[in-house]
Amino acid sequence: MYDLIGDIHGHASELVKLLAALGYSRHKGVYKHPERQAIFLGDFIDRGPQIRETLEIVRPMIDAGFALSVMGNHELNALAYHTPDPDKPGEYLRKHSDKNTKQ
Ligand SMILES: [Mn+2]
Repeated sequence: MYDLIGDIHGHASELVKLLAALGYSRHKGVYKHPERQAIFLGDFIDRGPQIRETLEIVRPMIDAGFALSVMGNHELNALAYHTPDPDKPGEYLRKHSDKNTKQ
């Protein structure tokens, strides 16, 4: 059985509360459930107050096999923002506009 969790958007404190409510507990810094696995549906970043903390909760769960994840459009945008455009030297796959840079 799986718990599907999407659109955390940097809200690590709420994620911790949700995991606890679903029966996950923290062992050696990693949240795990005795019977179930979490599937994160992407959009970990952008907007929220605790983006790094969110990733520090989610990534160890995945690495330890207690969770799976798919990428959200916000992660895709972040990767494209940091990936040079092979066809346009000096540019990136996602434009470095003021809006994108702020995000
Ligand atoms: Mn979203």
